[in-house]
Amino acid sequence: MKLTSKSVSRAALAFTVLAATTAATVLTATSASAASTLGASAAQTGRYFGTAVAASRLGDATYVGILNREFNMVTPENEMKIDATEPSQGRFSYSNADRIVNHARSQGMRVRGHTLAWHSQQPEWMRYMEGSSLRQAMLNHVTQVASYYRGKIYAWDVVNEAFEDGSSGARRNSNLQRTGNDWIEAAFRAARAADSNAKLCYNDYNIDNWSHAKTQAVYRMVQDFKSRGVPIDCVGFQAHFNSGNPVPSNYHTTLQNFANLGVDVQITELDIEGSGSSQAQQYQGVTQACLAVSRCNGITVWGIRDSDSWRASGTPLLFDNYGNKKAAYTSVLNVLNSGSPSTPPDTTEPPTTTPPGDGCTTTYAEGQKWGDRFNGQVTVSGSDNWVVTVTLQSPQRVIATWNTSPTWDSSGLVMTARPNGNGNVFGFTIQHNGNWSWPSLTCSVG
Ligand code: 9MR
Repeated sequence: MKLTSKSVSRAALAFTVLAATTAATVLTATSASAASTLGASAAQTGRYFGTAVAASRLGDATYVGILNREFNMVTPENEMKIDATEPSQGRFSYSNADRIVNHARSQGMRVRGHTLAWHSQQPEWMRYMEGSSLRQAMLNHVTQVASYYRGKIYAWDVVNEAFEDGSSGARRNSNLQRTGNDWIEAAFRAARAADSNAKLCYNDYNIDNWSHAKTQAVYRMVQDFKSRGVPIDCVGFQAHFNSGNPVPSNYHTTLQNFANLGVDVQITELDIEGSGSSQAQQYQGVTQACLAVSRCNGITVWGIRDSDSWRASGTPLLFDNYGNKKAAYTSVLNVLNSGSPSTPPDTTEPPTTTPPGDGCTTTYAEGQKWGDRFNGQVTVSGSDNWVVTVTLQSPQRVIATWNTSPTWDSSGLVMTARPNGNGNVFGFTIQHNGNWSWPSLTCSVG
């Protein structure tokens, strides 16, 4: 079946999640030629390039100019933390986080949520809480915030910094830890129940060096979670480096070993103190390490200009105080451009029609394809009251839908679609995460 122009324009009109600008940006990035921005060059390899954003800087034209030009993923630097989103118990406040999310979405950028459960930046009311009332309050916080942002978050840092530094390999002693060792998995389960479509990450610092006890301890936790079916999808490596804590030579090994557990890995808060070629070389090493691991989805730097950094005196970022590109910027861009492009398969498969199901039939047609995602469109015939089950293959994720308002199973892989008043053609965007397989479909009459 060919797509009719009517169905295409209807789908385009009702395309609710990705702004048209994203498609344009990423489309140009799928050619194998060198791209001129961090986001476009990362997209050529099927990855994103992000930055932390402060709501207070969204009025700064230089800042916003660089943000919109270079990046395609955004992490609110402080605005989604517990003290910001639940300043008094049970009263939620999203205005600053929403400013960032809305800006990102208007530019076709995606959002990493940071962070749902953390020992630090707790509001006053939570700081002195202990025991079961704290456990309940933490779970309620996870549920409320993840539900509020459901459908808008690419990945959540569900739990942040829960392990001790140094050689103990122990959990960090905190009020959350004292509620019981299972607090982390409880937070992940609550997050999955609230937003089955976001990737759920554990995020930490000083877990970059494979031989460090803290790295090993986090690795064992993730291994244990995977073996017991705790819903964890990714590990975030903050990657705050300086001369006392340089980029380890075994970084690639660390990222690959975690990925081998069956989780994605992401570099979430990268900054490297220093200047000139030595800084540039270290940035190059981190970028190469990510590109060498197919499940390394992307890199986020912790701010735009040096002056925006939480440690500005260390000049740790890719742009100087005036917004000029530094040597480190060029080295990152060059590495991204040398990465093997993740080009979509260049064949277009013919649409397939499922055998008549329980009173209806679906025809699946492949839509547009980009380096990191593809569109699919389903035409239903035989009934106007259909229920179509769309089953993805792991580690795929649906990141946008149109002409249906789906529900999800807890794995995030099975989507149940029903008509939402826009006829019998609906569609979705699948972020493939390396798996280009088409979803399987079944149809029944609701
Ligand atoms: O960059 C953030 C800074 O503005 C805050 O004052 C600080 C407060 O804890 O948090 C900084 O971000 C941290 C992030 O949330 C978690 N990893 C370490 C980051 C740098 O301290």
